[in-house]
Amino acid sequence: MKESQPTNEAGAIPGRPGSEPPSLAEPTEPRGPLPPKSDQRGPEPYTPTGRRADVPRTAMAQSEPYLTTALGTRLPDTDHSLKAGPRGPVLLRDHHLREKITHFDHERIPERVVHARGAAAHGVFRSYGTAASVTKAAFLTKDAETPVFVRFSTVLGSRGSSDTVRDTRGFATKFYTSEGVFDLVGNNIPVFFIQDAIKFPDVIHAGKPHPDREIPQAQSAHDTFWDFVSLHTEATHHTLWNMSDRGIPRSYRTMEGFGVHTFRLVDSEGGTVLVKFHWKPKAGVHSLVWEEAQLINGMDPDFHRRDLADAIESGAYPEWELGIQVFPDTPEQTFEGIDLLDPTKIVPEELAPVQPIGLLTLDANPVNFFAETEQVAFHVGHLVPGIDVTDDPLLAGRLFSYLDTQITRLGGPNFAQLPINRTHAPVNDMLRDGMHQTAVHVGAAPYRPNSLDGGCPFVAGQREGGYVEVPVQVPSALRVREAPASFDDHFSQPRLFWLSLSPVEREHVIAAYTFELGKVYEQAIKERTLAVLAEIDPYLCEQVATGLGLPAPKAPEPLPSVEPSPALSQVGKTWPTTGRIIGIIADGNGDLDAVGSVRQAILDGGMVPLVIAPAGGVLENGGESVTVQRTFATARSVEFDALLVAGVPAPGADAYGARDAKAGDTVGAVDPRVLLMLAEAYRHGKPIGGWDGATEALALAAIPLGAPGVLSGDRGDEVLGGIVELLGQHRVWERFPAAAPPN
Ligand code: HDE
Repeated sequence: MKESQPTNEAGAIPGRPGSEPPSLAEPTEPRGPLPPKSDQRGPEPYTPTGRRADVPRTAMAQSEPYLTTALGTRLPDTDHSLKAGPRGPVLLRDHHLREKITHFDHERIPERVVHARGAAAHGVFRSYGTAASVTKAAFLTKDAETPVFVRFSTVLGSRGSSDTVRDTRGFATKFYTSEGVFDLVGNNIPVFFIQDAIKFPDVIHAGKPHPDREIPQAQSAHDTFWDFVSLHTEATHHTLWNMSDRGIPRSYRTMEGFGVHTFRLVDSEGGTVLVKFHWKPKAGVHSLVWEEAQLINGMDPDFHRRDLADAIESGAYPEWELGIQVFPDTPEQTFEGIDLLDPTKIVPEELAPVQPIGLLTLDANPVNFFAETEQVAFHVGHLVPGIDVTDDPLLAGRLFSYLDTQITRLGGPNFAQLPINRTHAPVNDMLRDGMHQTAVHVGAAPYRPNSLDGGCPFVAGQREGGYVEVPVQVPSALRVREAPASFDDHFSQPRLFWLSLSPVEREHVIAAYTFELGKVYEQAIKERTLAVLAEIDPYLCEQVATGLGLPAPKAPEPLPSVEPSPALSQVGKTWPTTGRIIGIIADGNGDLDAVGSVRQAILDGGMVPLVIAPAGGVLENGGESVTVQRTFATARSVEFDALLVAGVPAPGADAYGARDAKAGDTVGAVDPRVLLMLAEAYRHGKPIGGWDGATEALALAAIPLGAPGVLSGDRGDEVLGGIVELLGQHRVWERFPAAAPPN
């Protein structure tokens, strides 16, 4: 059968919707469902009680060629209701119509109250064994390999909201260990807005859209958010991180992750240490610039979701090292004067280095978003022997909340039996019945003690691998609704973070506060926030005040004296470029041989080349041909990490405003959409290269030839080499001259 369109070279360009290219005409020959795409896999087949099922993964999917009812009865027609004659009334007896519509009516479940918008992937965690001296957790012994499922998310937005909003990102990992499931439910920011779980509804209600108009969606740039955080100053540290580049990550692949709370690890002798968990991305920490983030929200609201799936599909598997900061488990639970139970505080890496303990690799996309990404249920109380919680009051509330929320969201207490949530360790509980029970329990005595079931199940002590809580001395105290005095310091660590940023990162922080507060309606809230900023740094406060057209309040004296932590800055390092996206702008008039070889060199370097041309299809010239992935009409600079221009791309047939507003009304030698792309990429600090006369296009885009990160040459492959080197630094930082004075 004829192909419906030219296909990309097998596997080279990610994003193909199915595992086979479709035929032009509707298929008529019965055949079974197609297998998942090669980059996809579903949950491993386990029974609801944690036993490996001896069936292929596809046994959990639909099978056989013919359409059936939910109960497997074959059906001859699903396009017409059963009627009394072709124009007659629909008959109530139509069981297929009723089943189809009724099921459809109930397809939705409540979205998560926070972190509703997310994307996930399967992978594996390989332990280095370096944590074995401090924990008995089996999955942290040397060379242990544990399947994982990781879900990334934004916090505030609804399920259909945009990916690149300014927000905290969730980073939740489910380890299917041999001793049960361990969930590390963290964020991409190491601190939190609040110190006590009882404030969680408050901060979330403030961040969510206003209750009357239900706007704005998925963002903090509004009155209720700033009203709350300016009054509740323990939020200052987290808010500052949100206003930094960390609030607009380039990709899930380029985010750090943090467990936030301090956890307690337990070794086989009962010895304990306190730890903080860190995920370090192999691709480096990298963010968008704000204008880029805003454009992407319109151009491609699924930017992060697509990026994760495409990277995995193209074989650029995202990787993170898991690391721990280790602290002695002292009765005070402090380290170098930092209260380890206060989730608004970090411990700078310079004081306690992050020690790598294993490598996470995400190597497969889910086959079904709902079954996996939507139904996965994380819970900070899913712990395994060797990992315990501390008395962080924020963590205490989470231990309650994550179990509770699933009961509404997933419709009952048996959510652990959903395939994606099934443990890979044998289950022998005495939990029974409930909605959607899928286990078929045996025995007469689901209680203890019993003799009717021979006494089973027996409790497991330390020797049998039981989860034995470590005895910890609880300080004797009065029962009070109070926080410890150490929780009162709300400003020294925000100052530490501010001083640790490079000048350009500080400029971004100033711009972010100015933008967000500029969207606030009430002047009192702006003034109150400026008073908070004065506590962090006078320059920050003055600059934001200038942008708002308000006087800057005086900074308190003295400001806390803190030691900056260079590890907190994202600038100044180099990183691998695997999975980065390079746009090649070309038309059929140039040297397609050069385009083809640059394209191949990009693929060989583990990156993704996307050819951008005046129209879709295939470019052809002098016997050479190159498949087009984007057109001047569909492409926008924000999709690419770097742009290459091959020659002088002449205006496309649709380069006029009525057809494509981006084209505007002046058309010269170069397509105006190309000039827009180049100008934006330049503004956003992206490497730009050109050959074959491309300097003409760069000049028309007002890009100075000698500018940092702008390369031109006679040969495409030479230019590409320089571009890839620049990509390693993530951005051409020199393009952002910073006015912020040094410390
Ligand atoms: Fe969550 N959080 N949270 N949270 N959280 C949820 O659980 C909650 C907190 C985090 O991809 C909910 O299953 C309370 C800190 C992530 O499915 C809910 C408090 C951190 C995810 C909930 C916090 C997080 C959630 C909503 C204050 C970083 C998404 C749906 C005590 C360390 C997990 C759900 C996923 C999700 C409650 C604070 C991270 C309602 C009460 C701190 C990554 O249970």
